[in-house]
Amino acid sequence: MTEDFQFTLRARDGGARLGEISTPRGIIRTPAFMPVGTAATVKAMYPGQVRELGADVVLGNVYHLMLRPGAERVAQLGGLHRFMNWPHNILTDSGGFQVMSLAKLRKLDENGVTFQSHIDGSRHQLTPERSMEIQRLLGSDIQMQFDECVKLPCSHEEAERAMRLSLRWAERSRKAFGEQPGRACFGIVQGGAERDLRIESAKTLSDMDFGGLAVGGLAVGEPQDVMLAMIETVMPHLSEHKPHYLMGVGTPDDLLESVARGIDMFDCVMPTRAGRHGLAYTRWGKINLKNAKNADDPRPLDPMSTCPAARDYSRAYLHHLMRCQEILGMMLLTWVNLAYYQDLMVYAREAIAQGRYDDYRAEVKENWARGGE
Ligand code: PRF
Repeated sequence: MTEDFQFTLRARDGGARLGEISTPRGIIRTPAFMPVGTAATVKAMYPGQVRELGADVVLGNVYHLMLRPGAERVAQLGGLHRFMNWPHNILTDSGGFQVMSLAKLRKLDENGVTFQSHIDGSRHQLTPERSMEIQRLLGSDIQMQFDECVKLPCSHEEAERAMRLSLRWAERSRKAFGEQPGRACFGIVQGGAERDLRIESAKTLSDMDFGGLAVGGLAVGEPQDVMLAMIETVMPHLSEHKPHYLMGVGTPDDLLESVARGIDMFDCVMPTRAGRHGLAYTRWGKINLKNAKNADDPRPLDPMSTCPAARDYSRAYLHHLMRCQEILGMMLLTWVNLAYYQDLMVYAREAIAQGRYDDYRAEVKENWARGGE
């Protein structure tokens, strides 16, 4: 542990990287998957359980926390770490992306976004300066620049407008972040599915004083091969001495393919949200526990899993809990899925250290393809 924010590359295997981000709160082992804790909770999980699964960092959201309970209130109560009883690292997203997907009556201009809350219709404004102020009030260890993400497909013109606006907001965000020892501000590459725009965005942000670089604007409607092509396009232009974070991604397959191309960090609601909807991720692929075929199945999800929820409860019982909408069903399946995602990263890190990442990726995919549950 250090007083500074630091990123150390430990090993490379092809494009894949093994590293460590060090902050006063602890070490983040990369490649890392960050469970999403939107409303100051990783839904249906105790913080201690999240930690036990091996998560070194969770994600919080400016948008949700500014609406409820309010950033000033969290600051008064000692900051987000204490508020949610998670003493380890927290990364916060800057809010623009959530405004665009959740808020009502949005209006975007050079200064920022005004919008109405999806909860009670109250009016709010977010600017790069206010987003960074909120992230500072929350006490976030990794603070994201304020950006604009456009949905795909979109025109070159529209992608260019949003990318240039995001670059201007990157300058303002970095300035508003100022100097916060032990914490970092990350820039976010935009540019839609346009190679020239992606390269320009990546180069410009790499030359600015950011602690890390994120790739945004992906997994927003485009096929996986387009997403991977964009990652390949930007990677040569991202400083290799900084962590690379792919925002809001993705499926287990997306993670394996992106790690192979040099991504170090991920966040996604998929494991937690899928768990609450009765879907389990296992080494054989996805299993829908709501499906009637599980009703008489005495087998656990995976007797070899590291997760007690996957070993100690029958599929029939999980099916029953989900059918009755019992809270425990959501808790157990969220636990199973987060364990699966964390283990995917644990084994990826081991494989990179041993120079066998390609074999590891192939093995995991073979198991999915074979299926067989
Ligand atoms: N920008 C921000 N947050 C995000 C995204 C983005 O482009 C995405 C896109 N996948 C998810 N979350 N700030």
